[in-house]
Amino acid sequence: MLGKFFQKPGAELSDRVPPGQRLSKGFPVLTYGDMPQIDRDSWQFQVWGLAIQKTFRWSDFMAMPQSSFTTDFHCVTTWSKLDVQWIGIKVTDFMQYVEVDPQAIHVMEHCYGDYTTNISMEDFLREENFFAHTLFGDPLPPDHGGPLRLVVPHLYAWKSAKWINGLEFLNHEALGFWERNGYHRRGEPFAEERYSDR
Ligand SMILES: Nc1nc2c(c(=O)[nH]1)N[C@H]1C(S)=C(S)[C@@H](COP(=O)(O)O)O[C@H]1N2
Ligand SMILES: [Mo]
Repeated sequence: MLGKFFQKPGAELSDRVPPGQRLSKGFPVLTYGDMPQIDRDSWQFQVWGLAIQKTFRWSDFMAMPQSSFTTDFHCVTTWSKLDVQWIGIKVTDFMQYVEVDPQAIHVMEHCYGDYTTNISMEDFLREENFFAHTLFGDPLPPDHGGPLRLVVPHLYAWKSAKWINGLEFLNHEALGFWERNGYHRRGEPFAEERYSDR
């Protein structure tokens, strides 16, 4: 199994593949619990907490600037997939439509299906983060988080919330689902921040 689908990276990729990771040929699906099914017409996305409360519809996201991305994806269960191609909306572009209180220093990502994951404002606002609706040229499949997911390339993939439907802005750090269950609060793969030390 390991030999067929997961490869040890060659030395030439050592700067791209974090320690302890294997390259995956396919794109595995990793979901805790059931997969929520949401159609684009009823889909909604909210911001609240230390931000002016606002609800976005699918058409609002489609009217925002659209960009293409090629990113590497690192799951804490030790598989990585390189050069994933996406289309979506940069977080920094999206944030032009949100009014955040300057006291907000953390964000809770909320999802259809009730998954949560936390991220600091600094990690969230990085230029390379985006909301994805297209994967390798096709609409993002439901099992990979369609209609819309967040992608945070510089952290382990559990921070890349599938079926994302809200952002809660906070003046303190709160823990999301995996972070409450032993995983690291930040999850930087090159530092192997896999598990919480407390
Ligand atoms: N809503 C939600 N988002 C989620 C998860 C989940 O269970 N629910 N799993 C996370 C984990 S652990 C990983 S590795 C990636 C997997 O994304 P994929 O299924 O598209 O490979 O999604 C992340 N986002
Ligand atoms: Mo994961």
